[in-house]
This record gives sequence, structure tokens and C-alpha cells, in this order.
Amino acid sequence: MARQFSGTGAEILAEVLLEAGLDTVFGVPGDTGVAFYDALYRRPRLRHVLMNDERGAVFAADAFARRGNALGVVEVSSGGGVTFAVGGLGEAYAASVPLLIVASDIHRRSRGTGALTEIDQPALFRAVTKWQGVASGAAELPRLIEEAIARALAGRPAPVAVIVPEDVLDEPAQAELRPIPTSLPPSRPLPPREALDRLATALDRARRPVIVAGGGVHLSGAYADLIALAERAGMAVATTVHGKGAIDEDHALSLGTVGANGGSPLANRYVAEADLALLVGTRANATDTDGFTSPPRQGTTVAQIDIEPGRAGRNYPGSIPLPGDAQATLAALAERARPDPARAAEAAAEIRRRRAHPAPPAGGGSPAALDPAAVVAALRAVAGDDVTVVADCGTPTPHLACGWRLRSPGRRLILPRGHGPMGYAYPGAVGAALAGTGTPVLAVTTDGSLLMAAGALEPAARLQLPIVYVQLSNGSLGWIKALQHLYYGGRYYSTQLSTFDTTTIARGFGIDSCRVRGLDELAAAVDAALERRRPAVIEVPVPDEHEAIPPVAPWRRAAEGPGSGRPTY
Ligand SMILES: Cc1ncc(C[n+]2csc(CCOP(=O)(O)OP(=O)(O)O)c2C)c(N)n1
Ligand SMILES: [Mg+2]
Repeated sequence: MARQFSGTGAEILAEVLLEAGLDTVFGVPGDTGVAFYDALYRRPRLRHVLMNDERGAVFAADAFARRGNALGVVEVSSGGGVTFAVGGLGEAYAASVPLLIVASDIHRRSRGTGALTEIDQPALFRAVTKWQGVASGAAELPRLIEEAIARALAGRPAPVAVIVPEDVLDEPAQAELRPIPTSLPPSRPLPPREALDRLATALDRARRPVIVAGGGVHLSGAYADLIALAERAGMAVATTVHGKGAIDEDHALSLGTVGANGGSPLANRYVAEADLALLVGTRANATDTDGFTSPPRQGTTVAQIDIEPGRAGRNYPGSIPLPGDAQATLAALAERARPDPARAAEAAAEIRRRRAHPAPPAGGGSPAALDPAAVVAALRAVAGDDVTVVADCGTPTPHLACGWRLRSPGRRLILPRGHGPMGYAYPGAVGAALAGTGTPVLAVTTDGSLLMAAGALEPAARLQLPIVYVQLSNGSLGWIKALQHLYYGGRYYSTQLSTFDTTTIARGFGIDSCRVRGLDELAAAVDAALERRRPAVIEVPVPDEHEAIPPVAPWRRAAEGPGSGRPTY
């Protein structure tokens, strides 16, 4: 029901957010946005989470949005604020995370005067948001925010920016407020009937069809329809890194993760050998498909469901594009697909056979360091299913993608693979802990990322959030060092860090912290910390990636013998 509200632009803005059911705003205050903070001061229902830099605020909102499959909100100010925010937005934009960025701007009268913090905000946001709106008056804020939210959620979700000059925040106005829908997805379009029929015919003839499920399955809530199609038509299911949790990974038809970063040998081979691959809600880029070999570009029938028509079939020339919502399209395909229990049984039997012979671990590394694969296995055993995992790029991503099996469907493992930015998990864990799931957070972080994002330990401590940070310390920018090892003759350059003590840094924030030397000690420390439900930092020594090569398929090929070129993106 619509209601009239009179107040300043800042107050109207706060009321509109509440009207949309958005009650958590991540941000950092700045000169141009103080009026908004004054509006928040009088609205305890709207929770502001003070982060320590705007990139961290965006990462926190990003993880909050992924964990809750909801819209995340960030508030930043002009100048340093908006420019820092851009540093976090690339990940959300590439990973299809819906975010509303509210950016205050300088007074309109000051434009062009070289004012402190002045910058062309729409131009700044253009590469990392799908839409930018500038408020021209306080009374129009409800309509502008409504449009921004609709655009963030429509089609492929992404960040949007609403830019509000400080004089608009101060301007008194009368505004009409009405409820704003924020659920995902806002609509469920279907591909053309002929395309669905074409795929159904191809599926009927296929011998070994597979599904590759991406993050779009989470966004669309397509879990039940995915499994229904797989079981009915007898299709094995692999997930991309962002698709992890699309299917119970203990299901007889689950292959695990596919791709170059954390793909299991089982999934990569099975998908490479499939004669039909249905890609669902994934960019299907070179990383997701192990350099377009799983599935291959030739000899396999490829179909691609994507809400963004331009992406459906983009990387697979000659494929069957299925532009539409994942859930609705999977349901339409399940209706058309002929039941094939024999094919389902064959697929399950083959997966069982191959699972029984996992690839050997890489091994190697100094005796003082713990094998990251064993660390992940120990963490999985002690943390169980009721935990949200947020991780950094570097060592954690391939090991968790490959080794962390998710049982019931859902996005409980957050690996930022849009861009794979360092510094994500320290603030990201704060957002995930506030997403209202009630589960503690296990953040698997790295030493390089700590150096970029240590400030996020302060809100974790201030809010006493149930986050256990397990930092894998190898004293290096190990991922890049591994590239130097494998492809540049071991000429290590600017990839070695000096020694520093993470536990002292954590204790400086009043956070419990220890360094462990063995797996049992690790398990005991994590168990106790999860139980305490307050922040902890546990440091684990791990080898450099080149000493114990993680499940990064092209690296393992390169380590096995010459002739394997550096992977290109
Ligand atoms: C913000 C950012 N800058 C640079 C990179 C490029 N990069 C990818 S991995 C990596 C090294 C990561 O080191 P660390 O976080 O310590 O993880 P490790 O590989 O050592 O486990 C770098 C520099 C990046 N991903 N993000
Ligand atoms: Mg490192």
C-alpha cells in the first residue's frame, strides 16, 4: 500500500530502502553523505555495517547477497569512497551478484569547480555496474530506487549505482512510498519452443549427456528442476566453481566440480567425453571449461541456458541457445525429455567406478607445512554441513572447489571467481555472517589477502561475529609464483613476502588467535572456535603452490611434462 512521507532526501532514501525490505547497508561514511547517516541515526530498523574501506564494504555486501540469494546494499561517498568501491564491484559484476550502490556526490552547484572529491561518477561506475541513475530531486528518489532495484534483479543480476548529490540529500520533499519487490528472479522467461524441442530430440539420441550447472542455478532457485531433469533423462551433473551447491555432491549422478580451477579429474574427463552437454547459468569461459575442452568445442552437441540471450551459446559456435530462466527452462526440458532409467543407471555406475579411484594428491612441500588438500579435508570433517564457507583466491579456491563436498543444495560455499580478487574473504566473511542464516562462517584466507584486507578484522571483532578465519600462510603470492615456476623457468620475482606474524595482528584486534602445526591441532582449534561463536584467526603453514600443485588442471599437465602452454583466459 502506498503511503505519503515528508522529510529530507536522506530520510526518503532510508524509508525507501525499508519499504523494499532492505535492512542492512554496508558502507563507509564520507563528507557528501553525512545527511544519510543522520537519517540512519533515527532509524534503528535499518542496520548500517561500518566497514573500513569501500572495497571491503562491497565484498561484504557481495557475500551477504550470495549467501541469502538477495540484493545487497552498499553506501559510499564521493571521491575516495566511490573509487575504492569500484575495486570490489568488478567481482560482483562478473559473478552476477545483485547489488544496489548508493553513492553520495558533491553539491550540484559545485560541479566543474574542481571541488574536493569531484569525479564523473556515472563514467566511473560504467564498467562495473549495469545501470547508473543520478537523482535530480528528493521527491523522485522512490521511483529512482525502485527502477534501480528492478534493473539489478532483471535478466542477469548485477550491481547498479544510484548517485545522489548532497543537496538532494538535504532537500525537503513530499514523496509517495510503496512496497518494492526484491525477490529473485523477478520473472521466468522461457526459450522459444523450437529450441526446446531441438534439444529434446538431441537428448533423445545422446549416449552420455551431461549438465554443467553454474551460478545461475542458485540465482534462479532451480535445484529441484535440475535434479528432476538429470534423474529422468539420465544425465550426469557437474558444477562450475560458482555453481557449487547446485546439486547434492553425494548424489549418484554428481560429478563434482568441472574446469581449470578446482575441477576434479573425474568431472573434467567425463564432461570432455560427453556427447551432449547442457550448460545452465554459466559464463562457460575458459576457466569453467578447462580451456574449452570440457565440454569440447567440436564433436559434442552443446546447449546453453542463460537468462542473458547474448550469453546463451556465446562460447560454443554452432550450439543450441536456450535464452531463459534456469528453473523454468529445466522444468520445460524435463517435461519433454523421455525417461531413460537405463542411461541414468549407467551414468551412476560409471561415476561410482571412477570415484573409487581418485587422482593421487600432488604431494611435496616442506615437512613444516601442511598439505592444503589434507587441511581442507580436516576442515570439512570438523565443520560439518551447517557452516557457510567463504574463501580467497590463491590456494583455497582450487582445493575447496575440488575437495569441499556440499550435501544439500544451496550456496554455502562462496568462492569469488568472477575476477578472483585477493582480499575478498576477510570482509566477505563479515557479510556472510550477517546474512541471517544463523550458521557460523569458516573463512579460508591467505597471507597475501590479509595484507590487503586486515581492516575487516575490526568489524568482525566489533560485532563479535561467529567467524573462524583459517589462514593458509605460505609466505608468498603463491599463485603467481607457481606461474613463474611452471612457465618462466623458476625466475621468481616480486612474489616473495617477508615473514610476519598473523596471530599478533589478530590479537591486536582482540581476536583469539593461534598457529597450528598439525592436522589434529587444526581440527581441535577450529572445533573449539566454531563452538565459541566469536571471531578467531587460526594460522596454518602451507607450501607454495608450485611445491604441491593444487587441482589446477593446466598446471598439473604442465608439471607432468613439457609441451603444455600457459593457460590463457
Ligand atoms: C586484487 C588482486 N590483485 C592481484 C591479483 C593477482 N593474483 C592472483 S593470485 C595472487 C597471489 C595470491 O597470493 P595469496 O593471497 O597469498 O595466496 P596464495 O596463492 O599464496 O595461496 C595474485 C597476486 C588478484 N587476484 N587480485
Ligand atoms: Mg600466500
